[in-house]
Amino acid sequence: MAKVEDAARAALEREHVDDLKHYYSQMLLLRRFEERTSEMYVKARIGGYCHLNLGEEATIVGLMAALTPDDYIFTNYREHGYILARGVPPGPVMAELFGKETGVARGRGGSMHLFSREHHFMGGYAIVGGQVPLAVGAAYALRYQGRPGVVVAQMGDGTTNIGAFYESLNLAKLWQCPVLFFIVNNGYGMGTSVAMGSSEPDLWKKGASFRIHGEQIDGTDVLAVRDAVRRLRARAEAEGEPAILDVVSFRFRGHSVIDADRYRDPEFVRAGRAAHDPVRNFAALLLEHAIVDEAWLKATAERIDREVQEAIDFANASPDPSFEDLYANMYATPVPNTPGPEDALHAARINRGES
Ligand SMILES: Cc1ncc(C[n+]2csc(CCOP(=O)(O)OP(=O)(O)O)c2C)c(N)n1
Repeated sequence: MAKVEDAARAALEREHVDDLKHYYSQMLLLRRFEERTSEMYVKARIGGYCHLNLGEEATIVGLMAALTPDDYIFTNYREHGYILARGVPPGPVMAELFGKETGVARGRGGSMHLFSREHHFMGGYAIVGGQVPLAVGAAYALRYQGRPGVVVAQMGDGTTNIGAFYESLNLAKLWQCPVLFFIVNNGYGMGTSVAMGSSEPDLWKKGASFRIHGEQIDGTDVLAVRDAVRRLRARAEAEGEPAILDVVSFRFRGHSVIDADRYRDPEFVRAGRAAHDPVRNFAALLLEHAIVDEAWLKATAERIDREVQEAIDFANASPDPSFEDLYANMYATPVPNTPGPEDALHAARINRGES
């Protein structure tokens, strides 16, 4: 694995200042969005499960910086940051977390099912590994139709122990699908470490018996992630060569907002946060190379805090989905014996205490 600082320093010489500032701003947006999301969850503004991207900001921003508008992405349930970095504004994302009609999935999906067809953001899947075969299918469709672009199958380290992952690797290589298996290796699948859950802890090697190329990269280095994805996506698009990218980062908190993280030694977590904070480390690098100054960092933080607050205000002020609409969009065609608008109206009457 390349050393973060050496790689970043060498790369900085060739970078555009505006790009660097943009990456930093995006990473800070993800950080502040997730911190406020955690706060909103504790205040019960957000229901259901809620998984945060804290510590994974460079992984996400680096990936998205390398993709083109033609590309598609399928993710797991830990996806707030991905849809933001793909360019969907924070307001409709926060509104979706709040379950509001103005959300990206009209409040029906919630935290684990964010979606934007316009941005080629295909969700948000709660079943571990569920997104992986779908991503390969989409990549096959791109190839079959002769369209440009690649598909990213984002997943966690634990997902590489699921059967569907291996079936997907096999078909991806066999059918020359332009797909990138993007493993966010934050060291844990819930409370199970990589070493405890995987007989092959070097996750990038898991494509070997399918003849799929794999690499490991430092996921706390935004430029290293971007460059690796650019290289592998170009190859996938031009040659139909799938690849595995094992992107190592540090999970700042428990598995989800309600996980007390008791299985990790507090000292390990403290030291990991101190050493592997991608946002703070990138700020230090930009300061050190006089690319930004303290005043710019302060103004950026204030702008982003305002932006996230506006997203919260928008979500708060947005309407709930209506009862009448409760069963809309469940099936594409009529299905016998499923609930319909009449049942929704009945539920609404009960809710109002009318019968
Ligand atoms: C098929 C299936 N099995 C179990 C679960 C419960 N579950 C939810 S998240 C998770 C851990 C997945 O870990 P990883 O793939 O490393 O992703 P991360 O949460 O770290 O992003 C498990 C076992 C599930 N949602 N689906």
